[in-house]
Amino acid sequence: RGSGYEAWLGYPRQQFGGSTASDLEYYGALYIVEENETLQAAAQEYRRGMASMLGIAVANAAEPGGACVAIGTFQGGNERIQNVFDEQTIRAVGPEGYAIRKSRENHCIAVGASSPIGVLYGVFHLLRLAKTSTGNEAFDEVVNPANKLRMINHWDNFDGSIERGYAGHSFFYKHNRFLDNPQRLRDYARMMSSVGINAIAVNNVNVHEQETLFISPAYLPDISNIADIFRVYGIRLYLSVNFASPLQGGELGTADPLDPEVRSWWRGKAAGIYAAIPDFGGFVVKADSENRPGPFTYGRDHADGANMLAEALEPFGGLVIWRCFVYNCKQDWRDRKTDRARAAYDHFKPLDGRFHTNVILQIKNGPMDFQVREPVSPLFGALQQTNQVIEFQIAQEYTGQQRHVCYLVPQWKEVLEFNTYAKGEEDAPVKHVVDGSIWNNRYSGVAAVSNVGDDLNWTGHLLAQANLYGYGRLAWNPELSAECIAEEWARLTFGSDPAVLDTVTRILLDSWSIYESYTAPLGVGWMINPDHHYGPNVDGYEYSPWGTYHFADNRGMGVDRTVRSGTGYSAQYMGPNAERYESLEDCPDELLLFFHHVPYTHVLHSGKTVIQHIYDTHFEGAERAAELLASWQTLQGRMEEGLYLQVEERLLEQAEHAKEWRDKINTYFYRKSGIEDQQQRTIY
Ligand code: GCW
Repeated sequence: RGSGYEAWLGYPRQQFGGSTASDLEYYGALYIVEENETLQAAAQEYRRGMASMLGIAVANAAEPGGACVAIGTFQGGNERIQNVFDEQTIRAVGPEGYAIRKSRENHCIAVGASSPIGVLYGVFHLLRLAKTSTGNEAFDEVVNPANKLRMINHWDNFDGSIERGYAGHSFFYKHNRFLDNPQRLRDYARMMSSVGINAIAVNNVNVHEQETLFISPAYLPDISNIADIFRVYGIRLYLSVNFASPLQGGELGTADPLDPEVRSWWRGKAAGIYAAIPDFGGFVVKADSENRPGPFTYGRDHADGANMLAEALEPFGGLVIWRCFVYNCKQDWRDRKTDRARAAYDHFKPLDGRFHTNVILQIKNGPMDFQVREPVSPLFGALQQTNQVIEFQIAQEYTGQQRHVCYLVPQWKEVLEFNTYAKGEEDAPVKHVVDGSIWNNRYSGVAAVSNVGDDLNWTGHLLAQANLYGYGRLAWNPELSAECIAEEWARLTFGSDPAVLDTVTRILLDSWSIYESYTAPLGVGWMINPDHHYGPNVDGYEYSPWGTYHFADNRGMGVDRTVRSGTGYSAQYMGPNAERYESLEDCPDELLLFFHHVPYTHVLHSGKTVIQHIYDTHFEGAERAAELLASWQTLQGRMEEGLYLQVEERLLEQAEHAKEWRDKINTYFYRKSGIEDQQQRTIY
């Protein structure tokens, strides 16, 4: 306790309000008849949760009619479940869903599902309810996940490093060996399952030499051990694969996706994998992207590449998750025509309809790369005959690297709610593109880059756990509000003290806007140190080959992505979105510099000039960062000291670092523009 290791599964002691807490009589006994591993795990979660939340040792319900919590599948022979749930309810529960009902008549709270994993999800939900309840609600709900695939991508390398990892090293590997720490893996699987994650890719999408062999007999037994642990918690294991695998070790002379030998090589690999891991999820592929090999080498396109792998996995029910993060990373900065933002759409839109039914395209939420602020990728809505998942980044690569607090759920919400206009007048928000309901896709869902490592508290910054938690909750149910998720997480992590809940929730909800204000004004990105991406460096990427520019000169800044005079990117959107972004007048302030190059004196909708906006937000942002620390400090003594201290330390660092951001950005633009701050504050 106090380390953060238990995360949101620690269930701090609950204070029920008075003698009306009638649920307590049910909570003390558990009735389960099925032996299945996943159901046994559910029982274990239940006992563990109740022990810490209520301090009770849950008994096995012995008497046939006694008050209890009953858990089980509808067909599993649990008569309490059979008595509580009617046909109609049972029909409403999908393959991963569950029903919870309190039945006074049957003296129980019943958690029923059509599958064992549904029961486990239901038990986690019951624990959440118990944690947040007053002890007296009428539980009665049927809950199904909105998204089929709810995935986490690890960028862990076999040597133990994690690409863009900010919470220590991998807990899967070290020094090119598999770590023997099943307890940690089990606890990780418990955490992920508790928020509904059902797919995890365990290695980096940049697949290096050793990791290329993960699909070979040398490593499959170890991979299969991980899959065994995941399976109990309803999680399928996926591997990132190297498109050029057949070349490694000189096995074949080519990786051409249309070459029959290459195709049969992959079919052989797939068979080997499924022999070891019968429920293997499939492949995640980064191809022709940032120097990774891909079909372009052979004059083939991405549909050729993905379909070849799809064919190999198809007989086993496996999926190919093919990333759309494809762009020219060797661009000449002098070339003002090439626009990285256009790349994903330009590459993939023409391929719509050509992918096999077990291929899913994985599309980053924005057209660039997980910046603090970006528009939504125009591929959402544009691809109408292709399975797709959205990719978020829980790891805070560009959002403070888990040293700054930046609660990303509000950002994800904005993206998911964005109307693509793909159906004209009718609403077509991204959330319904990715849940598959708009185009009736066979597969659909969300994926995100993990933010965990072997740090004791998993995420480095304790408050970054809220992003991990929130991602899962949102993937399950995009209708949840950012606020409700924050509150729920805070309650599960710190307990029910209203002062704590209030302050933590407020810190989380303010944090993205604060981070944006001292780092990334008006949709401009990339003003960071190259390579490691931490800290301010306005020109760090300005003369680089990565397609990442702000074009600031003495008169103005921003990227002209209009059709009229720029790269034409704005035309990748549909209807009113295309018009809004194209128009200097209508473009929302927060994305102005993403779409337009304007003078520093350009007046925003807010009434401020661009330069004054930069000064103001940077001064305010640094102040607000300092206030985060001050409000956290009001919580001293209201929670486990270990938890308090670890957050305080990070917030101290953030407050200091925010000043560095403020001064570097303000000074840079003051020197470029020569325009004074209206308030005459100190700029260097
Ligand atoms: O955000 C960028 C990162 C790379 C990463 C790449 C990707 C795994 O800087 O480190 O590589 O995106 O998403 O493939």
